[in-house]
Amino acid sequence: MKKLKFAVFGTGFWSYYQLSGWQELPGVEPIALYNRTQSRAEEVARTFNVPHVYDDPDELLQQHAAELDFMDIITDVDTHALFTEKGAAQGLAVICQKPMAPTLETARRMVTVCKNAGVKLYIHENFRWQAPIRKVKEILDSGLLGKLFRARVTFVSAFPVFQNQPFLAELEEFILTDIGSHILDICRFLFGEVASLYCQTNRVNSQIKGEDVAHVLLRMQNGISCFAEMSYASLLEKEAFPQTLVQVEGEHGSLILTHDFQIKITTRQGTNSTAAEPQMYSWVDPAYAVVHSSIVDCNRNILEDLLGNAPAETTGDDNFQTVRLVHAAYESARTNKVVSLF
Ligand code: 89Y
Repeated sequence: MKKLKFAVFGTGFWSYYQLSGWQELPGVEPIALYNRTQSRAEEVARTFNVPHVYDDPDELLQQHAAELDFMDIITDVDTHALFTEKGAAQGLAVICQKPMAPTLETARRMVTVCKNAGVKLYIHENFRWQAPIRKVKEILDSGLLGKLFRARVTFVSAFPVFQNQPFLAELEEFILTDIGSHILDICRFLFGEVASLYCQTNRVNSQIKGEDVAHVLLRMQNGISCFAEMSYASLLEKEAFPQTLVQVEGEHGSLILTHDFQIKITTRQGTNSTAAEPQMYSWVDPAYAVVHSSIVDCNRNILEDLLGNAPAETTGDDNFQTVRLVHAAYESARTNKVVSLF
């Protein structure tokens, strides 16, 4: 079988897990790495047996664009558009980490540039691929809970994220872009598109630039009221990082996804429990297990689309709707007003 060849742009903290995720799948092969600091790229190249390393993105593309099938952008958000445009100009499909772009306008431009160039754009939005979130979706889709009316999606933690990802402390807009991108995407995945939202934010940790607490109340187009709550400032009895907890109520019952990957379903017949644990690949960091393991499923879904076998969920077009929510939340927090998404 011919393998799809790809180049990675950015070999920081996340690239180890992204490349490990690709290694779980047959049919793909990284052939070149770019990183600002070449020595770091060389280290990653040795770990993953990647033959070519560059500290100049244009040189990488000059040497390899003709043999590449796609690029995987794992840099900080500020350079996502730059590398997307370079890839699109070479006719390469682009995979890009979340958040897609620092501003809504830049995200729109990325989508347009790729469309105009006739190349595919995917955003590596992996939270919706977590095993417990897929299971919750399956239960909701089964109709067991009847018509849904209320939901709560929670990511509340005191995990020291800034140790592994120090640039997060420098972001003027932090939790809504970093975790809100995931949480609001989960809300869309589980409950459909949003009609309007209201948001409040707060900064508790004085060592960082952006907000580390955000509460977003969403009115979904189907009438569900969904409360998305996020915090990186909450010292709790049970540290849930990096799990997203979910509670959903419908006319026939409710479900709750708890810290230990248990989903408890309550109907008039009583309460049943089902487990949805992540697959523990050898390379996952146990502190990030459910997130790292979902990288494989997200990559697989994108690969199937690249091969023309099945549509990807997290395309640029789809993720643009999540980016809209993130920026609508900031607008709402700034103006203290409900923002309509129509
Ligand atoms: O950057 C974030 C992500 O995408 O998942 C968890 C994280 O690493 C820290 O918030």
